[in-house]
Formats: sequence, C-alpha cells, structure tokens
Amino acid sequence: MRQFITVCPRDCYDTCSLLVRVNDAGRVVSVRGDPDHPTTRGLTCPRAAADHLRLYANRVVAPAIRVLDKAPAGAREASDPSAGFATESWDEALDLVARRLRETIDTHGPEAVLYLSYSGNTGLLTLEVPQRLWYALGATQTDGALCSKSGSLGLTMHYGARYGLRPEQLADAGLIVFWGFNASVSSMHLWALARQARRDRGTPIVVVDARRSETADSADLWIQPRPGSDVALAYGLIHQLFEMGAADLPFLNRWALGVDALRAEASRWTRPRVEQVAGVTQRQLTRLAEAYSSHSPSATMIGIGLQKCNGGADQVRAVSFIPTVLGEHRGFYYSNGDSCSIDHGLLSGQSLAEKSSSVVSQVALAELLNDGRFKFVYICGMNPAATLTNAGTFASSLRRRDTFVVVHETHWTATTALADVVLPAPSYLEKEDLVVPWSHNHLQVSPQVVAPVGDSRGELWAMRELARRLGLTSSWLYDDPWEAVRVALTGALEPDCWESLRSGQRQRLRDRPPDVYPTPSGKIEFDSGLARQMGAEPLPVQRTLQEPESGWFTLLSSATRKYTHTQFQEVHGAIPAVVQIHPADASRLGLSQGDETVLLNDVGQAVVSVSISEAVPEGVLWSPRQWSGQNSLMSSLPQETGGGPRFNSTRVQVIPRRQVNT
Ligand SMILES: Nc1nc2c(c(=O)[nH]1)N[C@H]1C(S)=C(S)[C@@H](COP(=O)(O)OP(=O)(O)OC[C@H]3O[C@@H](n4cnc5c(=O)[nH]c(N)nc54)[C@H](O)[C@@H]3O)O[C@H]1N2
Ligand SMILES: Nc1nc2c(c(=O)[nH]1)N[C@H]1C(S)=C(S)[C@@H](COP(=O)(O)OP(=O)(O)OC[C@H]3O[C@@H](n4cnc5c(=O)[nH]c(N)nc54)[C@H](O)[C@@H]3O)O[C@H]1N2
Ligand SMILES: [Mo]
Repeated sequence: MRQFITVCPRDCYDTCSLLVRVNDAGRVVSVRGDPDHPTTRGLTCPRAAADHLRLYANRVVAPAIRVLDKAPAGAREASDPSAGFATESWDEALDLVARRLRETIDTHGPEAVLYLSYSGNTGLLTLEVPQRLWYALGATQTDGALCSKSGSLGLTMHYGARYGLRPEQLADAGLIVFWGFNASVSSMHLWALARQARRDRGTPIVVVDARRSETADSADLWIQPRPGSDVALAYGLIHQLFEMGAADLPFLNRWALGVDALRAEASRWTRPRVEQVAGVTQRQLTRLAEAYSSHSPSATMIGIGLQKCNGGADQVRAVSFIPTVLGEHRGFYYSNGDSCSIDHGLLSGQSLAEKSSSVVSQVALAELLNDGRFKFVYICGMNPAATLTNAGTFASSLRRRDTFVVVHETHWTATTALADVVLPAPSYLEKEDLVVPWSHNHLQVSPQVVAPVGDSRGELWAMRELARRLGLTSSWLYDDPWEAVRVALTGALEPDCWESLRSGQRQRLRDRPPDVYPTPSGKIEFDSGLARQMGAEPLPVQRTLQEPESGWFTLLSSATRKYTHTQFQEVHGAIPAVVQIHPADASRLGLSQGDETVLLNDVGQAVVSVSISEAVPEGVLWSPRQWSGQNSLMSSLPQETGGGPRFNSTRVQVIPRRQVNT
C-alpha cells in the first residue's frame, strides 16, 4: 500500500489537501482529508471520500465515435449517454476531429469554432494551458460567467479587485456573517473554522438567507430577507450603523470616496421601508445592527448564491459595504482568486496569440448555438447539457446536424450523449497538476497517483496532438507546461520557492495587501467610477421585486452535500428531482408530501416531487441543484452587470400532475 498527498481540483471554496491510498495492484482504495493542511485540517467531504469509487464508475475508457443518430429529447436511448458510439483508436478519433476542425475553419472561419470549458477540474494544466490551441486558432471563447463573475465585477467596481479576507482571519473575528452562503454544505472547511471560533472565543455566527438553510439552522441569529432584496437590507443596516454612531468616519474619510452619496442613499432605507421591501422586521434589523456594532472585527462571508439573481452584482456590492463602513479593509470574503498575481493570459495563451478571439456570453449560449453560428463545438471539463441556462434549447442545438460536437470527459454524462466524438480524459488522480485555491493561499503540486484508467489521455496531450495535425507551428503550443506555470507564477511566489514547490512542498502564495485598492482613485469608491464608465449605476440599486402572483413561485436552487454539480451521481445515485414548498402553499394547491407536480414557465418545464417544508417561506420553492431537466427552466438572459445567471430569480408555476394529465 502506498500513500500520496494530492489536492482536490474541483470548483469549490476549500481546495482540500487529500491523502490517497493506493494498493499493490495500483488501485486507489481510499481518499481522506490531510490533517496537516492548515485550512482544511483533515476533514473529508462526502464527495472526496467517494472519489476512489467515482474513479472506476461509469468512465469513458476509449475514444468513441458516433455511429447512430443522436437520440431526440426524451427518448429512452438518451438515458444511456454511451449508446450510439463505436470505440476507436486515438489516432482515428483525433484525425476525424482535426479534419472537421480544419473544414469548419476553411469554410466558416475560426469564429464558427466554439471552445467551452468550465469547472470540472480547475488545475492550471487541465483548465488553462490546453486553452492555448483555441486561442492560437482564434476560436470563439465564452466569458465564463455562469458562476461568480457578476459578484466579482461588482466588488471590482468599488475596491479595484475582489479579494477579501483569508480563512485564518476567522479565528480572530468578533462576528462571522454568512450572507447568501450555505457554508455548512458548500464550504464545510470554512464552516468548521467558523464553528471553532464560536467554540474558542464565543464568536457569534449570523446567517442571512432567504430560506432556513442547513447553515441558518445552526446560526446564533438567522435573518430572512425575501430573495433578491438584500440591497434594501444592506442599505437599511448601513443607515442604522450611521445612526448608531458605529460607522468609522475617520477611516471612511481617509480611505473612501463617495461616503456622502452612500450615506444619503442609505438614509432612504428606513426601518419600515426595509420591512416592506425585504420582509425583515424592524426588531430583526436592530438585532443585526447590534451584532455588527458590538462585535469587531466582523467577517462578512458573501456567498456566490447571493449573486445569481436579477441585480445579483448589486447585492454583493451593497453587502460588501457593511464591513467597510465599520472601518475594515476588505472585511468581506467572496473569492480570493485575484489575491495574488498570476499571469493567466500567459497560461491560456490569450496574451500570446496573434489572432484575437471573440468572446460570447456563457449564460446566453443556448440561444447563440441555436441560431447555427457555431459549426464545431469542443467541450472539456463541463457538463453543460445539465448545468447551463436554458439547457433544453442548449441540448437541442447540439443535436443540429450542422454542428459537430466533441466532448473530452472522464465520465459518460448528459453532454457526452450529445457528442459526435467522445475523448476519454484522466481524472485528477491520474495526472499531475497545480490547483490555485479560491479561499486560502496554500499551494501544492498534485502528483499522478495511479495510471490513467483505460485509454484516457490528458487535455494537454490532446491539444498538442490536434495542433500538430493542423500544422500549427507556434512554439508556445509545445512549450514545457511546467515552465509556463513557473513563469506565470513569478509574481505570486517568493523568489526561491519554485523548486521546493515542484518537489512536493506546500508553499504560500504572496498576498496582495488588504489596504490596496486598484481603483482609478486608489481609494474605495462607494460611488464607482468604473460603474459609471460601464453604464451601470455608481451605487448599487435595489431592483423592484415581482409582486406576489397566485400560482407563481420563485425557485431557488443551491449546492448539496453529496454532489459537486452533476458529479458523484455515479456513486450516490441520481440527484432527486424534488422541490420544497411551504405547507400553506401546498395546501392551497392541494398537494401532499411526495406528490408529483410540473414546474412550468416560458423557458421550459420539469416534473418534480413535492417535499412540504417550513424551511422555505410562502411563495418560494427550493430545490437541490442540478438534477436532470432542472436547467430547462432557467432563463438564459444574462445579468446586466457581469453577465451572470439569474437562477434564483426563476419564476415557475406549480401545476399538480393530475391537472396536467386531465
Ligand atoms: N440550476 C442551477 N444551475 C447551476 C447553478 C445553480 O446554482 N443552479 N450553478 C452554476 C455554477 S455555480 C456552476 S460552477 C456550474 C458548474 O457547471 P459544470 O462545470 O458543468 O459542473 P459539473 O457538473 O461539475 O461538470 C464538470 C464536468 O467535468 C468533468 N471532469 C471532472 N474532472 C475532469 C478532468 O480532469 N478532465 C475533464 N476533461 N473533465 C473532467 C466531470 O466529470 C463533469 O462532467 O453550474 C451552474 N449551474
Ligand atoms: N457540496 C458542494 N459544495 C460546493 C459545490 C457543490 O456543488 N457541492 N459547488 C461549489 C460552487 S461551484 C459554488 S458556486 C459554491 C456555491 O455555494 P454558495 O455560495 O453557498 O451558494 P449556493 O449553494 O447557491 O447557496 C447559497 C444560499 O443562498 C440563499 N439565497 C439565494 N438567493 C438569496 C438571496 O437573494 N438573498 C439571500 N440572503 N440568500 C439567498 C440560498 O437559499 C442558499 O442557501 O459552492 C461550492 N461548493
Ligand atoms: Mo460555481
């Protein structure tokens, strides 16, 4: 038995260090948290703990070329994503892919080629360096806005960069607030650090969530705004803090611009108005203001879930002002992806390419594909047929006969079912990589732990084989990838630690200081010059909320413990298609526990079963994300700021099944 230390590369707050045991036959037998990691401290989530099983379940083991037509939507064959393919050699498959790529470029130009990748494996050698081929060709890229981009841009408008506090600061916090952030599920390691602060120092934990989430359930104080009303709540709170004399005026005078404008806007949010718009009682608002004013410093942990709605960027902008008004430099956490300087343009090839590439909206992609402008689509590390907005239209556009679809995947998925060629990819346990964390700043190389399963081959290798077949000669397509990583990390690491990082030592990334604000003025800009330049409101704005309408509901969807998006269904079974509904709503609709109903809106429809629960307020549904068919309800209209999705503003009608049947 051998043991390896590696890093989970999934799109997650925690980026855990993992201990992997491999038996003498070369099979992984267990994956556990690494107790020596300063942030993740040996705790294992139910996903990593099942990675030794997922590694061998439902894998794509050889290149596969489609021989039967793609099954139409809803057909029985569509439920077996490996049906309709014949196994081929890599040479055969890559020759075909290269030929179709060349034909598309010659006939329609490189912009008719779409490269689509996302969050399956965020390692630099898996996600970024293989992009070089697509930048070299001038293929169309997406803006990657499906997850956190709207909130990131929102923070950049006021602070010049989005980075905030580090997880270790939770130990010294006087108050920890999880705002639109279901951390006990989506970030169990940050949650564990918060709980430890509560145990060690009595630090209160506040949760601001539109429903009684698992995290809200364990909070000392739970504040429940209506979905999408957090700008109102944040302004109301800021108004209270100014009124109570809790705002740090010397700090604001020294570090911020637009304080008067902020104060004037906040003063419009009186307690009765906040109650009317956000549904937060005056008593609850006072309790929240007292929690913030009497415990310092506060750590405001802003969830990615907070910004997936109409006006989502503004929700993040407004909430981030709270710790700032209290005199804290970057007293929020959202994502620390830009807390150190890494040359992503060099890694991906974007800054090396001679041709410029056009960039399209990821959220609006279904419609763009549907109009037939892309003739060749290459998908890697993403399962968009289940996770993208308007997934029904997306899937039908991949069925177009004039669109050739290649998917490089570890597993058979809803998206491979729509491919013309499927290429088998090794998972993170089968290749070397380097993963840059979202929250903490501990960096370590992940070694190859076992041989690739079946005939799977890495993204970088496939990229180069295609480049060679297309006759591309730029040397940066064939560079030593670790040398590219070394150069890209020059500003992010202490000068002499590269060698020890490469040899497996853990190193810390060099943080940018919290009191540096790369805005045009070099200060915190409440009244944002960048927002003005972009045609957005200089201060965040509360959007008008939809009036309650009989039979219509707001559908929230968020992360669950056992799955990373659509991953781990191979091990834990299918994500249940269920919605929570308030007992009063269920009784109005004549629904009982477990009843089947249809959710319907102008984007699509889906069948779900009902779970009656007081965890959701009246008029709101909650559903685990992303069971098969869920995203056929999700609008592909991007947010105005940052182009993010509006998942949590989805409106649906609930139609009892028997009404549909009759
Ligand atoms: N309804 C709803 N939909 C949502 C959201 C929501 O809140 N509600 N949230 C959105 C968010 S935040 C996100 S981040 C997206 C996530 O969207 P996706 O990135 O599509 O998420 P996954 O389902 O994890 O798909 C990743 C795929 O990569 C594959 N993979 C894993 N490792 C590797 C590897 O090493 N190489 C290759 N080639 N493939 C690999 C996995 O098998 C998996 O099929 O979903 C979005 N969709
Ligand atoms: N187990 C697990 N962990 C994960 C992932 C996973 O798939 N599984 N995915 C990872 C990824 S890619 C992401 S993006 C993160 C997402 O993790 P989070 O940032 O925690 O986001 P969500 O899971 O969407 O849930 C956020 C909470 O916001 C609440 N909410 C929704 N709208 C509003 C609103 O308008 N106001 C307020 N105050 N609350 C609101 C929801 O009820 C929900 O409880 O998790 C990461 N971690
Ligand atoms: Mo995400």
